[in-house]
Amino acid sequence: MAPEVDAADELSTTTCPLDCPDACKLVVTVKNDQVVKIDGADDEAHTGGYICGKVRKYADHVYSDLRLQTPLLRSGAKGSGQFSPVSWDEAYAKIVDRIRFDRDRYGAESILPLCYGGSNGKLTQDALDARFFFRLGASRLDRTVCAAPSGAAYQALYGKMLGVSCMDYDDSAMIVVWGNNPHASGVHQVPHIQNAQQQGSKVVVIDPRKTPLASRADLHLPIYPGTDLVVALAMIRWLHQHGFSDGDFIQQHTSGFDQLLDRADEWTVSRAASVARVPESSLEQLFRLYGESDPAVIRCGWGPERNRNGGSATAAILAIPAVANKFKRSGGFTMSNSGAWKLNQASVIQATPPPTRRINMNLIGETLLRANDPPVSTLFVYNCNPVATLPEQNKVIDGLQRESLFTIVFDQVMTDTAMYADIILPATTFLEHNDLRNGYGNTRMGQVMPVIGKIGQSKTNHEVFAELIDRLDLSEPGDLIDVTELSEALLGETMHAQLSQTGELAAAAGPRPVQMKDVFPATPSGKIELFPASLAESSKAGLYRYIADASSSNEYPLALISPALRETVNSSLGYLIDKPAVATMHPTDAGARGIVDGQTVRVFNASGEVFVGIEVGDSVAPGVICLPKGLWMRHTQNNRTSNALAPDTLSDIGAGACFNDTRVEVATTPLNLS
Ligand SMILES: Nc1nc2c(c(=O)[nH]1)N[C@H]1C(S)=C(S)[C@@H](COP(=O)(O)OP(=O)(O)OC[C@H]3O[C@@H](n4cnc5c(=O)[nH]c(N)nc54)[C@H](O)[C@@H]3O)O[C@H]1N2
Ligand SMILES: Nc1nc2c(c(=O)[nH]1)N[C@H]1C(S)=C(S)[C@@H](COP(=O)(O)OP(=O)(O)OC[C@H]3O[C@@H](n4cnc5c(=O)[nH]c(N)nc54)[C@H](O)[C@@H]3O)O[C@H]1N2
Ligand code: SF4
Ligand SMILES: [Mo]
Repeated sequence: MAPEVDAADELSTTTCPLDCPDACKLVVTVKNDQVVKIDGADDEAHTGGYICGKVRKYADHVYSDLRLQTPLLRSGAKGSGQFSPVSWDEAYAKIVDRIRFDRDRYGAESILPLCYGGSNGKLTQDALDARFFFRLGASRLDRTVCAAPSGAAYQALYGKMLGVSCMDYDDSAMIVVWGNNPHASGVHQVPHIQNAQQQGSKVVVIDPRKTPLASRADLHLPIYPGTDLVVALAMIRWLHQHGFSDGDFIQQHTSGFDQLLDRADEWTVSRAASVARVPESSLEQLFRLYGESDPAVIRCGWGPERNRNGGSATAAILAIPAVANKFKRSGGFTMSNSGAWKLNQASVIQATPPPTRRINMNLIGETLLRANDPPVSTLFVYNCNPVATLPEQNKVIDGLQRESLFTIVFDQVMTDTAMYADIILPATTFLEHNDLRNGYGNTRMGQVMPVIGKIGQSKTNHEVFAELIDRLDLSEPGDLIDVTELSEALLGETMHAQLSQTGELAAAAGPRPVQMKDVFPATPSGKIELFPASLAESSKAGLYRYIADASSSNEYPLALISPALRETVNSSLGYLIDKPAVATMHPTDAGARGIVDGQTVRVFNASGEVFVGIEVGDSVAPGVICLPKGLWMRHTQNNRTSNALAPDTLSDIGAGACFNDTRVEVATTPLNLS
């Protein structure tokens, strides 16, 4: 039980660096170096003084039984979970020996860092870690598991022009929530959407699931996963044909409109409705409402990107406000505000990226299993839990079990990945170290401060990579190590001074940028590029060309989606959920298979199988099954999650993950325990 709060307790301010759009300002109550309470800071405009339930309970993670307290060395078979404590000195010595050995035997490309967002900011990711791996000449990781298709689309069309602030939703006449579930993934948008709706704004949700917002929306389009592209193209075609495109705006501020229109031309309402499996009348209702509403904002989430059409789909969605000119007031679109800052990350890294091979993180399982030249011989996992979060989970696990592989896992808790490690290093949480974090859903940057001492013998990413740089003789004169100096190098003198005084910064564009008025496309032409050459060249099937689902009528007819869970951030904190996982399917699909609510089923395809309880209900569209991301092995009966079913195919643009492009069958076969 957490100690009670009393007047003598110390209050500290910090920033939440979890992979979430909001970067909330936190007030942490500490008693005798123990976290008593975590809450939002009242004086923060974007977050309005409240935070999500996950972080209010974050102390459960800090003090969890699963928390790693010392370095551990494998003492049993790979994956057996048997480890013995070792000192940091022994752990460093083992790692350094192995890296030297691999470098001599195969070359440094046989060493691969495997990292993603963790709970990291600018000083603990792409900082001394990058300095270490760059100078070593290790293989480079393509971080494609999230936002690769949408990031490429966004960059090409707008060059990261800032998104509309959710505070401006309040004034919108219409809000389209497109493949995004703010109740789980960005809670601070919810009151603004609800407030707007109460004042008469129309809310439309485009999502195969009946999300909390969809249940109360004016219109819900439960489209079939991966069909956003055809809906967006039909919308563009319809808006143009019905006089809702703004010729003057298009002429003055965009390029490539005719080519876009040409690709949209085949998507009549009836054709799009048939592919997306929604009524024509619903599509027309959406299109007309959008055309007639002013201001109208599109909140595009990450649902549309995680499939074979993901890049073109996001590009087409982002093109809509330009076609109908929903800019210059509080309309437009929200995607990401991570481009709000011009930061000098290179001066933190202080090393040049080596010209070594690049490995797509969606293909880790395949890469570890393949006899490539050189083989990946040392895998350094940090800020990431690949067994729980990458596609083709069975391949990832098989790859990690390869005897000739040496795996280092640097994490806060004993994750499903750490179970397969050769050596485990204990990491601090953000309540124990310094960092700097900017939101990707707002224009705030905040200092992350240690509010308690380090738990056990845990160390920061910063400390570990600084030590490894030193032990492998990779230090260079002039290296910045001190966090304050690094922060100054990153931000520049003025911003750094301001941050040191107030603990936070606001981006130059301010908290509520109005698109095409305060912020403009940062593309090479300065215009909104509706048919950018970079996407046209790189897209697999041709930009805005729909790649149909050839397999939907075959062996695996159901589309499995795995959206964010409210209780976790990706797999972080997942182990704190003590209930078994439940998958959801529509009564029509359940009935056709003789499946009843509450039963255990086998969800399977050629990649794997998951034995899980089933909930039968209409919160998912027919033909769709939902098993959330972020679950741990313990949550299903056979220790596999939706990632065991997710393919390692890549999106049309950006080589991104295709989690929501998973096709499965469901049967009532019981788990055979023999
Ligand atoms: N609580 C919590 N918050 C999080 C995270 C978390 O794991 N938990 N993760 C963080 C991260 S890393 C990210 S990237 C964001 C993601 O945040 P979101 O954008 O909300 O992403 P998802 O939850 O993956 O999916 C959003 C919605 O898309 C729907 N969807 C699935 N497939 C499709 C499709 O093909 N088309 C359409 N239109 N919709 C589809 C899903 O049903 C879901 O309701 O959230 C961040 N915030
Ligand atoms: N099925 C399915 N899978 C998905 C998705 C999906 O939609 N469906 N979405 C994907 C998305 S959007 C994303 S972003 C990825 C994210 O995938 P991951 O990057 O694997 O994210 P997490 O599961 O949060 O794992 C981060 C790990 O870093 C550790 N960590 C946190 N802070 C630190 C630190 O300071 N130092 C060190 N050393 N470790 C730290 C945490 O304890 C945690 O175990 O997952 C993807 N996986
Ligand atoms: S996870 Fe997101 S909503 Fe929760 S405290 Fe952190 S930044 Fe705020
Ligand atoms: Mo993500």
